[in-house]
Amino acid sequence: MTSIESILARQPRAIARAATLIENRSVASEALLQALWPHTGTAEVFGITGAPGVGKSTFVTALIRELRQENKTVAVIAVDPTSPFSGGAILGDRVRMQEHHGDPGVFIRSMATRGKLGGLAPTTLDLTLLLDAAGFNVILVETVGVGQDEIDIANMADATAVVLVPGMGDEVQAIKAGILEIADVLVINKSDLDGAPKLEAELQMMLSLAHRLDNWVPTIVRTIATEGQGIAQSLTALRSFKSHSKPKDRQRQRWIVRLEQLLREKLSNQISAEQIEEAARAVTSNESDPYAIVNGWLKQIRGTNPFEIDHLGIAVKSIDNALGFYRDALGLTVEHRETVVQEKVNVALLPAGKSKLELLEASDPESTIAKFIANKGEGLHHIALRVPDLSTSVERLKSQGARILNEPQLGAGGHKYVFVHPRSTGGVLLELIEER
Ligand SMILES: Nc1nc2c(ncn2[C@@H]2O[C@H](COP(=O)(O)OP(=O)(O)OP(=O)(O)O)[C@@H](O)[C@H]2O)c(=O)[nH]1
Ligand SMILES: [Mg+2]
Repeated sequence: MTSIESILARQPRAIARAATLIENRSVASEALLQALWPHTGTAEVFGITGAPGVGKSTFVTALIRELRQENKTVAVIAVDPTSPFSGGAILGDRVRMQEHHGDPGVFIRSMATRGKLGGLAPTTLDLTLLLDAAGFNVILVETVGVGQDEIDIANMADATAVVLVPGMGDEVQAIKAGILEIADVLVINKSDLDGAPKLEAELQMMLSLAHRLDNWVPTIVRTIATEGQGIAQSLTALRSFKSHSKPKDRQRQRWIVRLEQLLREKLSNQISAEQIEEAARAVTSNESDPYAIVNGWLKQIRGTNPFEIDHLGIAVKSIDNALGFYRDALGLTVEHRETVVQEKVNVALLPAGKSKLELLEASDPESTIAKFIANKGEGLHHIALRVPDLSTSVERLKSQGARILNEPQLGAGGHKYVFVHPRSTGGVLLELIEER
């Protein structure tokens, strides 16, 4: 079985390996996610967040049990847990852990720490795609606190519960600003402790004063996670929000955020930490301004675009005559001259920046260059474009109906090339070259 098949067959080890690739933001994870992409789109994704110790993991464990009774498969992503699931002791209730341990319908993943470039949300989203493709019906994402990462993650989820506990007092005030933005459901956990009614009253007050753009009034649910109380109601509340919100709108919003992140990530990966360090020093010491630096980076990144004009081929009657212009008058230098026997052509290469001019002269009256000149006169004969992967380009062009003139073959410089008929390219013979 390939790793893709093993993931689709929900094999825990294959999923764990893929999750590691994703967490490390390894290059391989991109191809993997691309292959899995067609299999995604069915899982329910719920976010569970709240301050440390409020009982999120206990709540999540209770939710798993509830969902297993519905015959749903469940995956959990614990983001930056202060008490990781994998430790085994965190629930203070080993029986429960064992209940889910070894259950093939449950997969639990603790995600490594913060400080990731671009935040935790992109990695979390990629993990949900993996688990979604693996066929888990419900994905629970446990995060700590209400920071930017949690807001981003909550925005990606179908619904998010913020877990609170009685006796937080002024803390409700403190988290108020962030909480409304992400809490679709407010869970008052540890309702067995004193102060649950007081907290609920405070939350009701808060909700009556604030107003959400989507007109949703967050549901308040009291729970005792350790005893499984209020769990079914919490799940119902999460699902009612999901059906209240317009899933397509939310998904589009999610992908606007994610596409921007991907772009940012790809762009910033092109610039090393050392380069940024050095640039910061140069700005601080007034040696350069930040705008010039960023523009320079953009130029550098554009330079790494895998497509590049390799050369322009110009058909001439006589290379020696043409050099009177290109070399002697214009000042270009001849890097290389040769006769390509198979094409019946003499060639002179004159570098110009990253590209070259290629002067082409017939070495035999039967040469295509001789015919070209006879038909059209001297002039631009072809444009040669370097592509990252010739066979892929050829496949794509063929499937689009472009006329390829030869199978990929080895040219004089040892590179592979094909020609594309001018009829397909807008009137110019196009040579595609793959760099060695
Ligand atoms: N009394 C009471 N204790 C609870 C309840 N739910 C969880 N606890 C306890 O609260 C403690 C913390 O629970 P966790 O589930 O680890 O909390 P958490 O929010 O996941 O904590 P972090 O992951 O460290 O942020 C544990 O000792 C739980 O047994 C509850 O409803 N009532
Ligand atoms: Mg926890």
